[in-house]
Amino acid sequence: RYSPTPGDKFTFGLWTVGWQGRDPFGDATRPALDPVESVRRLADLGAYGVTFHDDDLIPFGAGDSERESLVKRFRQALDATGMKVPMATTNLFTHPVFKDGGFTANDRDVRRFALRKTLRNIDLAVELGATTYVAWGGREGSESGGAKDVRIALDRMKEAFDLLGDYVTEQGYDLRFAIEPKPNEPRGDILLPTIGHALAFIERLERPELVGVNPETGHEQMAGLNFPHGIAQALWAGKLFHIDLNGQSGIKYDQDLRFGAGDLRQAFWLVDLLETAGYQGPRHFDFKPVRTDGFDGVWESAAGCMRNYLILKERAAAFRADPAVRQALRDSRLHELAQPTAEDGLSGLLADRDAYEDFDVTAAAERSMAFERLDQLAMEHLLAVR
Ligand code: GLT
Ligand code: MN
Ligand code: MN
Ligand code: MN
Repeated sequence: RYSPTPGDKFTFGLWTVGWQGRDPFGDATRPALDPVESVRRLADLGAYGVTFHDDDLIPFGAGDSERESLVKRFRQALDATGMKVPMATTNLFTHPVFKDGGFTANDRDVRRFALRKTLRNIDLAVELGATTYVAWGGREGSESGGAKDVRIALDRMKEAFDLLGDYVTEQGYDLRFAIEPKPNEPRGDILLPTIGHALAFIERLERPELVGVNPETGHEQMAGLNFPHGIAQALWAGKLFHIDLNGQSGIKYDQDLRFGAGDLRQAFWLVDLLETAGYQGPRHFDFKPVRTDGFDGVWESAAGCMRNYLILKERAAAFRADPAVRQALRDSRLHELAQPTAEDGLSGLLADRDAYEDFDVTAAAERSMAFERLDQLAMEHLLAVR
């Protein structure tokens, strides 16, 4: 019970279990982890696959022969364990050259380097079987108003995604891009700060069909937003290409807690949404095992992410199956929300006296929505007392 299998499609970034605990105030508290070891341990825990930044696998600046042998070892570990690589991404934030961004750095030569670094890793991503390429623009932004002309920077951001789209199209790659929004940290203000900003940006691209979003739980919650609502809108737009699951407690620094920690109620509604909406993509965890712990805590928290997802999946299914919940949903008139408002068209609406002239406003205002009962039932299923 609650034991993950590859069929659950749980994936982890190499940088998650591999995080050494460096933060703005303290040095690493754990030694480096060999990606091959991460692949093996995660496979043992029941994961489906791993994801990586170019620099997680091949140290920045490594020569061609080192690169080749590192990729070979990694591929052997994948083959030996059956682990998949559904997604990859580029590190455009660690090296000081990216201090003012990658695709939107003011320095043109830095932007050209960022694009070449990305194109190079796209080739490797495709070789390893990835079909999604994430772009988190952590350094795309500013700390002060004059430092970035945001409208021009968005032109450069569009130029970058248009070029990337041209590249995968010319190469005939089966690869789509997923933009990962974040409001701040490490920059004071980051471009494309929320799901909504990213969705609006995508529609301005030359090949919008190639680009979707990779929202992260904590990033939306850092902006005070409701994560399940944002995910629902991404699904509605057909743009949920990938997802980063973790935990966050309110508006503060990016906590990257294991999935289920932080806002547990939003985690419940999120799993309910993903499972009932038929989301088919990987359930990808992007979290940081707390730096107070050794490797015991690393593997404990990786297992915990998957276990918590499966527990919440069971709790959400129990909620949906409960006859009392079905009645409460009817009492709250969710079925009525599902009906078109004017299937009789504009002329029917205008001719309908019940819609206006004879509408009993007072009676309608007095009808209870009965949401408290519905929410208490959800709470009791979440707490496993029903
Ligand atoms: C980085 C960031 C994450 C992104 C990763 C993709 S790297 O750790 O904090 O949210 O998903 O670049
Ligand atoms: Mn992330
Ligand atoms: Mn985060
Ligand atoms: Mn992060």
